[in-house]
Amino acid sequence: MTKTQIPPSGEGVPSFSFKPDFSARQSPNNSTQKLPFSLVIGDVHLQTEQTHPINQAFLRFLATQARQAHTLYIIGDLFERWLGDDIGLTEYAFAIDALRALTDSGVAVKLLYGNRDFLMREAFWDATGIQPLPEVKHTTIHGHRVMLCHGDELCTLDTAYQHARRKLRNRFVQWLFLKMPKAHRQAIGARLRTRSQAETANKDPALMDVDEQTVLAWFNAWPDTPHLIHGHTHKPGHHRYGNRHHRWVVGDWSAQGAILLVIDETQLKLEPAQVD
Ligand SMILES: [Mn+2]
Repeated sequence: MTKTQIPPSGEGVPSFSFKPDFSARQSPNNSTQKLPFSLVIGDVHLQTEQTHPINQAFLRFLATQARQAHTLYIIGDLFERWLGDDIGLTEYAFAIDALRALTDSGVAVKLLYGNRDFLMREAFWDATGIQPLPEVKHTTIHGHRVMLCHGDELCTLDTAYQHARRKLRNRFVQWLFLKMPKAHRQAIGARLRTRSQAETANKDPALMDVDEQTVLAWFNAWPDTPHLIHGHTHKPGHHRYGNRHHRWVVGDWSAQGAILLVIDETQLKLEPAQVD
């Protein structure tokens, strides 16, 4: 069993090319305006039933707090399932429209895949105006060097899961899946979902959290990146590693919203989403 694992090759190479430009968003009379900030959220798990309370909370967030942000980072599992753009854009039309309205308003929205939603393709990016991120994204947000990922890649003690993940993330397997008729994809999606629920119920909880050795290996691989930000475990929190390194975990969404991460030039801070 491999206990430590560094991020996928190629995509984990640090790149610090993000240059925030706040000039366009400042009013001429901004003495009372608060600092530009960005938000990180994950694990919304939007439901296909439009009136679901999670959907309602998320739509309120998009129309209010998210509108004030410089950039909204969505770090995986925005959708409960995504079986292809042809299905997803219809199933989640209400959310697609709301996300489009947000990007049209001038907020940059960037998204990386989760373990439930990794089949979004060109039609999704076109419809929403969201910008895709690699599985592990190194960037600078308001002066802070961070690495963003969904978090399932850190749960390396769960070798069965990591094995399944490698298969599901294979581009050829995905290409074949997306070629199948809609009804086949929906049937396979339902089957995988039932199986994963049964497996999760019987799993040792320790397997479903991040492996601390893997976290340390990532910090060792990128010593100049003090902040690792992820979701997936549904255990929001701030963990410190020595004087330099921080692991920030955003929470999953409910009717009340979720714990999200607010970043401005002075700090990173976990706080409840504003959904009113
Ligand atoms: Mn997840």
